[in-house]
Amino acid sequence: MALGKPKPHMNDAYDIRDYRKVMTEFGSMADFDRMLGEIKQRGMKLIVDLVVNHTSDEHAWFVESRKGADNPFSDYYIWRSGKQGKEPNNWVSLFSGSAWKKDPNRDEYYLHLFAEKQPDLNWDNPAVRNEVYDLMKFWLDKGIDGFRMDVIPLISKDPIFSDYGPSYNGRPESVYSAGPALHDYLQEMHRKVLSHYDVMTVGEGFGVTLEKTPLFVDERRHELDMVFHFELARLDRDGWRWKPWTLQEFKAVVAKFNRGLDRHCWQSPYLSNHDSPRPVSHFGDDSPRYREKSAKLLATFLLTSVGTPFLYQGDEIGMTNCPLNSIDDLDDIEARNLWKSEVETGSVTPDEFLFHLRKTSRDHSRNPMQWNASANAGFTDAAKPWFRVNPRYQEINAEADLNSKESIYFYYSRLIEFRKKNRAFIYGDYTDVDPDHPKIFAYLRDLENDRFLVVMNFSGDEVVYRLPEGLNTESMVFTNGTELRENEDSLRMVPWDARIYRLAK
Ligand code: TEU
Repeated sequence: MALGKPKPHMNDAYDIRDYRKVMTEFGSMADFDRMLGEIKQRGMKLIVDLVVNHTSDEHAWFVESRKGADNPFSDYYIWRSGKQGKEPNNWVSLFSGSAWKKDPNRDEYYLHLFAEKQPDLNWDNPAVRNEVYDLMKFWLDKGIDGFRMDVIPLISKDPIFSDYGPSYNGRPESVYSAGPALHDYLQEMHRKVLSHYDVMTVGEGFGVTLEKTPLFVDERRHELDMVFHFELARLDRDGWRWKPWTLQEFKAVVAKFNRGLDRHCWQSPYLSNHDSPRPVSHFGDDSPRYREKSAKLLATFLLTSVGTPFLYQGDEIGMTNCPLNSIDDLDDIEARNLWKSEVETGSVTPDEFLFHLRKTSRDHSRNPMQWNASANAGFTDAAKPWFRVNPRYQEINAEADLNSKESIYFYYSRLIEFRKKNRAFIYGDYTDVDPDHPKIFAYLRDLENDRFLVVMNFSGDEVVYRLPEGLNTESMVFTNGTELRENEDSLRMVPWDARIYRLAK
């Protein structure tokens, strides 16, 4: 593979040129079909990312659309005239700068909520919606098992395009995810496409609060099965800036979602994805001393959470954030644009910028997968991979984990098996028994006659934890270490200890 990103592909494949083709760099449709067949043969399922809020500006629809206001594709995108020689409104792009770009040919502006090369589709045009439904069927008819829908709450736009109002909270996604026809379109998509297939859907809930979640996922509404909410993954963030977080805040988010969603709504817990830092660096401790133990603690949390947990590639072996020494270490367009708008304008020093990005950068989850200890971590036999390999690959790689029964990888696989056997973790009630403890996270999972207590020490300190009144932890059923007791009712929790007890009911 060539070094550097081919074009298009300026936003890691979220700029699509052709919805029915595999990009040459990644192989061919025959490769895809073979992969799908092999996945099925192993009793697995495949979910595909559906990116239909926007396309690439190199997509044939946009190439036609920008030719003029009088062709069949003119209204496939969102075009507006300027206002007194300026952009149609004050909306900003999520990747910095205005969300409008003037096209010299049409002498109009097109909307791009993300990069300039990602024009937003005009979902108010029924022809666009039908194109999307057709391409969904194209993939569903191949036998895929569902979609992760990229920024799906952003598809409907208020055609008036007024400026942000006085109540604007500085978070553009809160405005962009509130389009007037959003739920009509999702219901239409369900009626025309999804209801005809036995598949699952999970929307990227960008801008979706707890209060709005049931609108998307309440099963009686027939829209999506799940949405990813951002509150936990962005607990320690203010935009691109990092801010300190506490365990109490972390627990409060988990409790809030468990309280706020009823049995008609299904949850989708996750700790990371391709837009986040690595969980062990984010919420655990990635130092050689505690990396394994804290990664296993985070696994324990994820796999004992309500709903359908999502695990991002590399996290199953405890991959860590990558050191970040200069802007040249960053590839992500979001970060590079921020550098231009924040650092090159003098608003922020390079050191300050890098300090925050070390914690928040999306690139941490995009470094090549670490397969083994050989050159380029076994990711490619080319001289250089497309993006730098994390220097810790000799210590942290899939082969090393497969060679040790005590590895993070095998801990995950045992936990997954344990979860499948114990439905209380999937369906059971959730009760935080000690929401105020600054280091210990302890909760109950209850279903019919089963009751489990999960106790985790989210810190590098040893904690003697006195169990809340009335709890009896006779039998420990899972742990990332060994059980230590001070006396009858107190547990000696070493740093990053995680345990699951079965409780008498
Ligand atoms: O992400 C949109 C999103 O919610 C944010 O992660 C966004 O990328 C940004 O961090 C806001 O500050 C989705 C995809 O997951 C992401 O990889 C794409 O870059 C983006 O849409 C555009 O397609």
